Amino acid sequence: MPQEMARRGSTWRPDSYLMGVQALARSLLAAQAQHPLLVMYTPDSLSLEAVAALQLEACQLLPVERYVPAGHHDAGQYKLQLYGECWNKLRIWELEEQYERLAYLDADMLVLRNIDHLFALPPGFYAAPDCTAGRQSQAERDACPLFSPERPHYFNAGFFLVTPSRAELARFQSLLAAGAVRIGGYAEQDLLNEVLHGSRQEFSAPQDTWRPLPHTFNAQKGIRRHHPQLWRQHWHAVAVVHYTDAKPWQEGHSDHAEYQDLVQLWWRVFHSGRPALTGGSAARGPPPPAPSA
Ligand SMILES: [Mn+2]
Repeated sequence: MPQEMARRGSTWRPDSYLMGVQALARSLLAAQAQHPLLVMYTPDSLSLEAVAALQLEACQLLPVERYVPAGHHDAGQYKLQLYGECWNKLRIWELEEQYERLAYLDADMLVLRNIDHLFALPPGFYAAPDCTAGRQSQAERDACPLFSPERPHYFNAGFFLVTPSRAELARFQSLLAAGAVRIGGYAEQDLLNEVLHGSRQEFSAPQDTWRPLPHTFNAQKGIRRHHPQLWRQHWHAVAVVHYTDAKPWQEGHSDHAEYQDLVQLWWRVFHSGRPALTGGSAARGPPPPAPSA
């Protein structure tokens, strides 16, 4: 039943990604990131205790209003109900006065290597190919974008580099309102892929087409299951690991069995980082302390 499929897995609830953000902040500190982590959240998604906990991390907090996509969407067709929450990330495009460029990271990620150099890339929207090998249809599995590095046809929106632009957001909104964009199981990720793909001139001029980064900037853990050889080949170079599907902090989840080492890595990072007492000082602070025992 499609409806049941859509409801499979996690139901979103407040604070459910708090530990993810804490681990991400600590991983950035350990990677000596020179740019602060800005945590964008809707006030209904974090309790006051969670906000207080994040104020102890080296990050800045930015409450935003919920983003409601224009047009008619059947949220029941999202692969997971919580993908409906992901529309809120479009608020990033509103930050044009404050930021020339932002790197968006999902809260279920760890930064293993410094990625500051990405900010020096030529202008453009950058993302890494999505691994669709675990998708339901055979066609999607056969056409996994990981194997067309020159021109992958679909990116994962868990990580991207963007220049905020209110005009661009207004354009997204009007395309949604007009029903011009096909939104499938992946909410805002489908929108961004369709609009920035470059194959339809009414959506994007060639210079606005998304530019591929190596998948090592968004190493979805499922890649290891579906393409073990590729994972082995590139693991040493992985800059950002993405804990898609089961989250490491969901203790006892049956999916962890296969990813024990990656889950343990996540816990090591989570426990190793001590909250900075001043907060928000990742950019100028001293090097991170050695992990405590
Ligand atoms: Mn994610």
